Amino acid sequence: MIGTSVKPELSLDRFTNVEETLDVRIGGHWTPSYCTPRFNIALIIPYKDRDEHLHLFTNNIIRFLKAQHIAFSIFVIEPVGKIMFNRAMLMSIGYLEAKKRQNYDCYIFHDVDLIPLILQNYYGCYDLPRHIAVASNKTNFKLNYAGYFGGAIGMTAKQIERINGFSNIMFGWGGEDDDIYNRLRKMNIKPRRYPIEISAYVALGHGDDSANPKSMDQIENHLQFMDQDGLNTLVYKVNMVKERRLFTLIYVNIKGPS
Ligand code: BGN
Repeated sequence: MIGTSVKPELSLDRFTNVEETLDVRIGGHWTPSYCTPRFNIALIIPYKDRDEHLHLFTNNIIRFLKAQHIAFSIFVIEPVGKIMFNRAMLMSIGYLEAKKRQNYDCYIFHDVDLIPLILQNYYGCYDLPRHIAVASNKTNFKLNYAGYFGGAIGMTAKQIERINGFSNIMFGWGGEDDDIYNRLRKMNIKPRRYPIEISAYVALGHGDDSANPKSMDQIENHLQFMDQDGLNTLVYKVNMVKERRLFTLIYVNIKGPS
């Protein structure tokens, strides 16, 4: 009978080909069966209230990573309750939770509303951290500014630990990516970028988030305290883990302004 076996999650697949994700293991894990992948990556998505984007994103990125023959696990990190978004903190949590499960070659932190356009934009890590999502339609396919490090970045565990992960104090939109860039520069690490022809994205539109009013101060003043704000001061609790068809959803309790 038509329709009776369709799962609700699948019925949303308007833009994507469901068959291409059928061999993804529950929880969002995939390894090519026909070769040894060069990289096994953890794709970490700091997330809140973007259902439609998440659906589009996972379906697209899975097709993309499979075409690159990269083994992957997808983790979505969502805070519980009414709390201001803290992208950097959720990224750190994603890193720790992913690493608990496996030692990945590469941790890629990715906005849920960015879809890569060019297959040559290889989702691996190298000897230097990488700014992966360099430009999008939102900026007319130009780099925002020289120190821009937002959207999607890729780092090894060693590179993340070197800068004590990411800040825990930056609640609200903006600045946390600049802080990561500054942390790296402080350690004399200069991230790499692929040329824009390769690292171009489509940004799915969304309403404005409330900006972080303190970001300027936080960026300017707290760099010297990098070793006192990051992985070594991160406090959170895993509230619930849901193994969804295309990703592992980790709900976390964190404290912060609502
Ligand atoms: C910058 C933001 C970045 C953001 C880009 C996107 C700040 C810090 C202000 C001192 N930086 O302005 O976080 O990724 O815009 O265009 O808000």
